[in-house]
Amino acid sequence: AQQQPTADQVVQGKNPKLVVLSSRPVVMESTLELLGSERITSKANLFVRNNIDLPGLNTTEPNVQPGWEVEITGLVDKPFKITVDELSKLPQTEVTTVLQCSGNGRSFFNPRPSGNPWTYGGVGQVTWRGVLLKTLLEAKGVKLDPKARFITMNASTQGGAQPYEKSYPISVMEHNSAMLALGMNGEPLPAVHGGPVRLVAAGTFGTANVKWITKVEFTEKESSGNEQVPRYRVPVLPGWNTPILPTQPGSRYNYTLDNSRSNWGANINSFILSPLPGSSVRGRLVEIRGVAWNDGLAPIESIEVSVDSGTTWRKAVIEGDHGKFGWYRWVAPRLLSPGEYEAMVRATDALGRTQPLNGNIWWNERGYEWNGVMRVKFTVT
Ligand code: MSS
Repeated sequence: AQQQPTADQVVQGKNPKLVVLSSRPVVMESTLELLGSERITSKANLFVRNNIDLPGLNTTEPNVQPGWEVEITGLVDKPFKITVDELSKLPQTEVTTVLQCSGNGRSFFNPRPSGNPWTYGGVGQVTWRGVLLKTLLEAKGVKLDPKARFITMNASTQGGAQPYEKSYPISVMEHNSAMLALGMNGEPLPAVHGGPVRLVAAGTFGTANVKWITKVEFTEKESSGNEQVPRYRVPVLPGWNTPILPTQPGSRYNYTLDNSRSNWGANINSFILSPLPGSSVRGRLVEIRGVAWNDGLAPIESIEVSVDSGTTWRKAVIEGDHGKFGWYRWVAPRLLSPGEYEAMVRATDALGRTQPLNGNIWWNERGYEWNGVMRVKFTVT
């Protein structure tokens, strides 16, 4: 069998414990253990998802290019270009967000959709620093045409890379602190995570957080490029308020811009980070710990934990949050005698949004947006 190279061999500076799902383009996931070991996910432990690699950027070192230009164009009164150096002199904002691939959890769908077999590690919590798009337009005295409904972004094609184009609704400027990020966790943005500059929209799935951004275009329509449709979408019924239209597991779906939606806001989710699956822990006091997050539009109000496979549930204690777009850390202390247990966790927010016990209810052909309740078997000795 062919041996996958380790994460540090694929991307300089990554923790070798990350799991390489593909080395070209680079796709690697973190682990529950690593996610539980730090409050803010370090650049060494953060997952990577490239659709298109840019040559020479497979490193966590910064990509120092003060002259790199981002073009702001489309439905604006005065299109302009701005360099990374100029951006760094404008007022900076910091926001802590959960960055998660919309394919995270894909391998739990049954039958398993094609695509990278993510388990739980396509997620992390990081602090970004950059210039809000709103601030940038204000600073430049640029006005939006009222016809503008989407932000359509393009990544660099340097070294002959294929284009990567994604759209967001323009509301991300108001609700998701959309920014051109130049920094991550107090350092310049690592090259592999989009340095020198990427788009970050708090509370959204990773897909449209375009790395190595060169163009932000205000448009009337959503991009019709391949990365927008059919990729990165889930079925919906137009005009009907189901978050995802359940489809027959295993069936095909003919994705159009109308009968599906892009992976916009992150759906509510929660993970158990301790005990780890299959581990043995000392009783009787066992602290079950983990994280929960959503799109940041409403606070998470309740995190319930079961240790008997869902027969009974009790509220966990929310220990702290990292702002509305970060994750909530929670702990559920339990007195457990020696034996076998199965822990489960389910978060609910103030809008009543919660997680399905059976995540497969939202089976979709491309395996996006899994948020089924997590189950962890462990032994108490
Ligand atoms: N950008 C670019 N330029 N390219 C690519 O490929 N991808 C996506 C984002 N951005 C891309 C971009 C995805 S899809 C994701 S997740 C993200 O990114 C990730 O990030 P990191 O930093 O971690 O790598 Mo799924 O939904």
